[in-house]
Amino acid sequence: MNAEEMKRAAAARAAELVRDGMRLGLGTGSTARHFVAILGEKVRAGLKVVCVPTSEATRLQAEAEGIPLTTLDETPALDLTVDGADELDDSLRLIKGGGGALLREKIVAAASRRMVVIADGSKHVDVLGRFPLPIEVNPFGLRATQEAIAQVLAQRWPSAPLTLRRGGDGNPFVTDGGHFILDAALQRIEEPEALASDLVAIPGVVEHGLFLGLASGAVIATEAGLVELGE
Ligand code: ABF
Repeated sequence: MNAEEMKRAAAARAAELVRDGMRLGLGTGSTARHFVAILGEKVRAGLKVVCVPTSEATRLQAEAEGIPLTTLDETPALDLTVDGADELDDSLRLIKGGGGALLREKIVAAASRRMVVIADGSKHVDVLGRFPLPIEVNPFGLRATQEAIAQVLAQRWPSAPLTLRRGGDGNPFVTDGGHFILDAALQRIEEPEALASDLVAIPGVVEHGLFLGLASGAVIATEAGLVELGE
């Protein structure tokens, strides 16, 4: 199987968890895209669900698939969210935000009774951190916020690069919420919980890509078959 086939296999397994009448969170990214496409087929075959998308990109795809959408204002509690990840460890701790949708992804995951991660085997790691950690910040006071983050990081990572994410046009990448993203290349995050609480204490930090205690299960597609973690 190539990477795309593995992503689709993980998405198809997660789609088996969907039941009639469920309220779903729809993730973002190339793996979640497969899930939305499979869900679209099921909806057209008669499945009844309502869904909250985690990004404008997913909203557009879901609309094109004919999937009924709602919002967290109308439907504040969801049954299941299925989303991709940039990294996950054996304890279902995640790094997300490579696609820039981490804020809505985290709000939707937190509103869900169950969150299942779908990924190919390359995302499954022993220790989080090889993937640069996305940190979403308010554009106001960017430089001051960046320096405050750098000081926090320097306590454990004396020379970790912290880079403002840019789009293809060279301008800062802007999230769906109108924020910027700083990517922190940390290589190994031995204590993600401690780092997460340090980051949220910094004014100007809107959210970070460590998803801790949010995922309840994962479907990981490998060459040897599907590996399932959690419930
Ligand atoms: C989103 O998409 C993320 O938070 C993560 O950054 C990314 C994973 O994308 P892909 O499935 O394309 O690798 O869910």
